[in-house]
Amino acid sequence: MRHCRQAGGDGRAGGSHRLVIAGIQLGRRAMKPTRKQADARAAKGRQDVGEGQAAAQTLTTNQGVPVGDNQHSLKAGLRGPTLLEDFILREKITHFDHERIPERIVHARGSAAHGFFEAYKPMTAFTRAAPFQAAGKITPVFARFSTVAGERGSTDTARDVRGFAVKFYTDEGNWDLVGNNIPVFFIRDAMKFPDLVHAVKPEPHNGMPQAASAHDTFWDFASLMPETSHVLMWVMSDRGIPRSLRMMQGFGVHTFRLVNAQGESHFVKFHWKPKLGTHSLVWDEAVKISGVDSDFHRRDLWDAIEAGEFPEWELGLQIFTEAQAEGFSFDVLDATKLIPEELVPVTPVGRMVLNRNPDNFFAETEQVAFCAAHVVPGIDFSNDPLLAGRIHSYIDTQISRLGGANFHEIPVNAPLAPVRNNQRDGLHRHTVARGRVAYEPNSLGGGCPFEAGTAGFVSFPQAVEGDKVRGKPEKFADHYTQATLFYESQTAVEKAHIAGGFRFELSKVTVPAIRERMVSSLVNVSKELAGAVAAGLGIALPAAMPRVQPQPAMPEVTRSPALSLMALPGDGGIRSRRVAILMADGVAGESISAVQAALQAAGATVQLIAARLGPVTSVSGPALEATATFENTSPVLFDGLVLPDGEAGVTLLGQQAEVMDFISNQYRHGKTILALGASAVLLQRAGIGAVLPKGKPDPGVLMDAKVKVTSVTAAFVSALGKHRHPEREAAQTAH
Ligand code: HDD
Repeated sequence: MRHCRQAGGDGRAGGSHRLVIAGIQLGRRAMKPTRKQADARAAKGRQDVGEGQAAAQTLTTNQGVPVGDNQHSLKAGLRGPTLLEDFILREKITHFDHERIPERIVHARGSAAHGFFEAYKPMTAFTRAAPFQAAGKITPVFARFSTVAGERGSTDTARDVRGFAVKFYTDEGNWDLVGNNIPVFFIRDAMKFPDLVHAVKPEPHNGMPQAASAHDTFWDFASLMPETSHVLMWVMSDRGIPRSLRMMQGFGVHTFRLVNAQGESHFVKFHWKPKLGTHSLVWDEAVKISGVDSDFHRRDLWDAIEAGEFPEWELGLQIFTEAQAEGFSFDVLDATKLIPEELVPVTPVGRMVLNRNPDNFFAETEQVAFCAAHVVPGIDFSNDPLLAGRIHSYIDTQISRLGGANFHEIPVNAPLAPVRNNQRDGLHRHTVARGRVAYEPNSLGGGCPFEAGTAGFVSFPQAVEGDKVRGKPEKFADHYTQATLFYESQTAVEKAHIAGGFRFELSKVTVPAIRERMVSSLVNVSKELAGAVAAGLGIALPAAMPRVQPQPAMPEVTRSPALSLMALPGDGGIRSRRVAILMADGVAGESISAVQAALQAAGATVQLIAARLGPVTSVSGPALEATATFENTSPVLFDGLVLPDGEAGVTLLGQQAEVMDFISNQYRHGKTILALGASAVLLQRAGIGAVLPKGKPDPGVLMDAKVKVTSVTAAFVSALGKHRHPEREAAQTAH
């Protein structure tokens, strides 16, 4: 028997349930196992394949039969026909033929990680939900981030809403908070969801475009549904193209209920705020990244976690009473409306840290089944009509996507809390239910399992009245007030980007009437915005689209600084930021190494880039090794750029078109650039100065002609921590 070499496995079964919390490894094994869990584990022990298994391993069929030859099919003679009796070949091919499952109808493209939620303080006054019962309480989580429209292999940096779904494995069962990175939705009633999705997906006759809303059917729908106005502001803003999944907010979107042990209820909205701050790409960059690394966000999340740069978000709650809600100018059951933080502040209640990449993409990221219906005691629904449809849709979709009603037994979906009920059988059942009792009430099973009574999930007994109708409440008919609130709360550069987003998308629309209708709707949001979009489309500003509700209620807030991306700048650090240092034979290695060491000490990732891989001759200091080439990487993959000292090297760099392209892209995208010594000439050649057109210094262009490398590097680190320099763009727009 041959022995397999191990690649660092830890001998576990059911790897998806290994929980690493702040360096401490918890595990299901450490907890008292139920019989069901013991069964599941025994089964896993037999079925898991991969690193860390017992040392002796031979290749087998799925029936456990050792395979003698995995290279050749069984033939009648070396040059003869292949035999039908080759069950080993047929089993292998048959399994392969069935390796794909249907992708998610929306949110097909996603990336995920394991981690934990830690409560800051007990929230028992408001909720009996297990994760919020004590300060320091740890609840394991699995979070998946996604784009909405694109298919499973589509690009990460498409302009789109991002899904932000978190599965909390609580002591009282799984709670799925299935949200987005945008706090409002396109529609208010689940009845319209299939229409919305059909409109945004590739057009059915030709299957184009992939992962893009910039086409006729989407804007036809959007322009005929003015309730989309608010979310469109968000999606056309830079929120639709995040720099990283680690640098975006998350929102539960709907109004939910918190219910405490006394059965008292409050309304709540959920907010995730990233510790790294909210940062985005710019459109030109996003488009180019799609070409050079369509896995940009997936890779960024994976690499950060592998490097120990665990992404972290703070969970905050907007808690309010029904009486308060009744006084608001908008309806809290309308998912196209948010509650300004200035009206109801966000109370921080805990933090989520993602600290472990999945062991297997398919088993975990692909098979994870989030369901808006999954709530636990202490969390309940509101009457939001969009939420009601979701409560149905998710379980329904998992049944076809994951092949049956037993998807809850897939390890990533299985709760940590014990599961005991009389549900039986079905496709792909793993649990071996013992005994003859599968009904309730029973005496043969000692009456087990018992109902939990008020200790279990009890729906909040909200009084219901009214006629059975199809319709909407009056306040739902205001489509524009909050779209205007969002637009007016942005900085000048953010506003210009929103106009750019609309301009780009609508310029791809081929039917002029759709463009015009959309711009006429924008007039109701902001004349300034509609004017900028109309000018870009080469059309006259149309009259405003008639409003369903000509005189909406006066809003409580007309500017909300919290809605600007600039509101959450992060801590100004550069941990996990990517910096490119360009090189050619004849550069000054000493200063490059000094800058590289300082950046790495501050937590950045540095790539040394040259025309080819391998050693680069240096005129001073240590030998340098290029880790990437101008051909295999791209300026858009970096947050900052360092140009080297050393005249000979700089001369060579200046002769390469890719280098000048690198510099101008970095500048155009608002990135931080450091030119060491002689390389200032490269900036001059690219037409880049250290001052903005109006005479103010450009905070993102640093040169060290006379300054010490250490101090200019410190200035570079601090400028890089600002992510981007919108002042440069503002100055460019002004000219
Ligand atoms: Fe949905 C997936 C978020 C409205 C029906 N949705 C899905 C995912 C996220 C959201 C993050 C991916 C989960 C994952 O990573 O696997 N969806 C939302 C938000 C909504 C919303 C924040 C509005 C507030 N969704 C919504 C409606 C319906 C659906 C109104 C249907 C009535 N959503 C689905 C679905 C999906 C889904 C078809 C596709 C794949 C899946 O569920 O597992 O059931």
